[in-house]
Amino acid sequence: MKTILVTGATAGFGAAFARRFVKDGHRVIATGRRVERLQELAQELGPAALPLALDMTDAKAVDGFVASLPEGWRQIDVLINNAGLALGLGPAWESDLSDWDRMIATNVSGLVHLTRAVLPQMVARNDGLIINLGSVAGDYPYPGGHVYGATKAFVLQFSLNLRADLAGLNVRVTNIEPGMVTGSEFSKVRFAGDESKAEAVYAGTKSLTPEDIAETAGWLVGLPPHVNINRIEMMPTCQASGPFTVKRG
Ligand code: NDP
Ligand code: 8X3
Repeated sequence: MKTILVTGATAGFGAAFARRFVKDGHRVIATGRRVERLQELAQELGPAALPLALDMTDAKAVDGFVASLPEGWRQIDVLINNAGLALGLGPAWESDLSDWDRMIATNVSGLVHLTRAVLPQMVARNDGLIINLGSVAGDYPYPGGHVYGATKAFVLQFSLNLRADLAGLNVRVTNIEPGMVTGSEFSKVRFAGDESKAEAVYAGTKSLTPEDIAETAGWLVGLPPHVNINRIEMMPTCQASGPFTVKRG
C-alpha cells in the first residue's frame, strides 16, 4: 500500500486518480480548493482518503503542506502534480494578463513548490514516484495555446531535468501528456463557465476520459522501482497532430 498525494482531486483527472488508487489498495491525500467536493469524495472512498484543502497558488501553504500532514501520512510515496488549468483561447494580444499570471502560478509555481517540498524525503528513502500532468499543448503549438502551452512545456522540461538530477536513484518521474479528454471541467474553466462552448470542443468525438488517464497512472504506480517512463503522450484515435499553417497572400 502506497500513500499517494493527488493535487486537484475535486474534479476530472484528480477525482479519477483518487478513485483508481483507492480501488488498487492505496491511500490518497486528496487536495484542492473546493472543500465540499473533497469531503464528498472522502465519504465515497472511506478512511483510505484524507481530504485536505490546498490552494496551489498559496506558496506558504504549499511549502508547509507536507509538514502540516497528520502523523502517519507524512511519507509520500507518490506525488501526482495534477492541479492545473487553461484560461481563454483567444489570441495572445487580447488575453487577460491576470489569466496568464494565474496559469503560471498554478501550473508552474505551485507544481514546482510542492515538488521541492516532497523530493527530499523521496531521495532520502531512495524511493518514490512523481507523475506530472503535462499536455500535448506543451509539445505542439496551437492558436490560443500561448501561456497554457508554455506552462506545460515547462512541466515537460522540469520533469526531464528532475530525472537528470535523480539518475542512479529509484526516484521516478513521469510526464503524462494527454490530448483531448472529455468528462472533466477543463474546457468549462477555459471558457469561463460557458457550457455550450465547452461541450462543442468534444462534439462528435470519442475523446479520452479521466479514467483512461487514471488507468495509465495506475500502471505507472505498479511498475518496478528501477523502471522509469520518462514521458507518455496520449491522444484519442480521433485526434492527431496536423501540418504547419501556411497563410498565403
Ligand atoms: P479539471 O478542471 O476537471 O480539474 C482541475 C483540478 O485542478 C480541479 O480539481 C481544481 O480544483 C484544481 N485546481 C485548479 N486551480 C487550483 C489551485 N489554485 N489550487 C488547487 N487546485 C487547483 O481539469 P482536468 O482534470 O481535465 O485537468 C487536470 C490536469 O490535466 C490539468 O493540469 C490540465 O492542464 C491537464 N490536462 C487536461 C487535459 C484535458 O483535455 N482535460 C488534457 C491534458 C492535460 P479546485 O478548483 O477545487 O481547486
Ligand atoms: C489540454 C489539451 O489540446 O486542449 O491540455 O490543450 S488541449
